[in-house]
Amino acid sequence: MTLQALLFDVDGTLADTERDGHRPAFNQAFQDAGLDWHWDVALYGKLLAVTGGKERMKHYIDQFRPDYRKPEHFDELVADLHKAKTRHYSALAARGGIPMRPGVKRLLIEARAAGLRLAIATTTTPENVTVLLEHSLGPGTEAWFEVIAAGDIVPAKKPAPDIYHYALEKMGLDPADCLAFEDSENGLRASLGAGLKTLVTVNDYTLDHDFSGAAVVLSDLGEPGAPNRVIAGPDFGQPFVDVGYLRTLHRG
Ligand code: XBP
Ligand code: MG
Repeated sequence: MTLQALLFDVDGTLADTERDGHRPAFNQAFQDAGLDWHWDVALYGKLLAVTGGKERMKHYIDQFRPDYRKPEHFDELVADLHKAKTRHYSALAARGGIPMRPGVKRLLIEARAAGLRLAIATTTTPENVTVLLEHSLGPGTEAWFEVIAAGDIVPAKKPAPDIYHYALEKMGLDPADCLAFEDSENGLRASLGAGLKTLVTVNDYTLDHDFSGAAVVLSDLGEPGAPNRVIAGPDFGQPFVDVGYLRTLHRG
């Protein structure tokens, strides 16, 4: 059991993408299509219970819009809206409008230098990941990740463990030799379901989630000049997460 690889969620973990990224992109797509659907910040928090943009739109209609009469080809409408939403999200990310969370870039650079293998396991659409990495992490950084497991590549999205199983299988790794990084309860259920020790960094939408089973819950990864906070789990007295911290956490 030696730490060999780090597997990262994207939305909420690498960057705060939901409130000011995905949410306005959905709203823009609804407006373009002449629909009276609008997701404010609070409603979007409730809708995040369902992962996947297409799944989230269907959940909204089923749970919050009993007045809406679904057209015959509702699945096609949802697929078209989702394509438009992806275009809006990509345009926003391409403007560099979605910064990485504290400590993310520093830790990734250090992990690469230490020879740790990197992967991504996310429910979001692959284009969203590519554009976010290119414009917020830096040009060419997509190549830092050996596997980018994303979106509909597996039929069952998080909280199902399938996307993590997929990434582990592609890399030929035993989950015992890896650490996962997540920000939400659905994400944590997925990583734990795949047998991965998981470090959680919370955000405004996930602060009150149930993170039982996490190896540690932190405010963020922290930076040398901007210490993080331990919310639950062991406190190694270290103000930010580095590779030494990860090795200790993984052994524990
Ligand atoms: C991410 C999601 C995604 C994004 C939207 O969850 O729930 O649905 O909100 O992505 P996680 P798409 O961080 O657990 O992977 O619209 O591209 O599906
Ligand atoms: Mg997430």
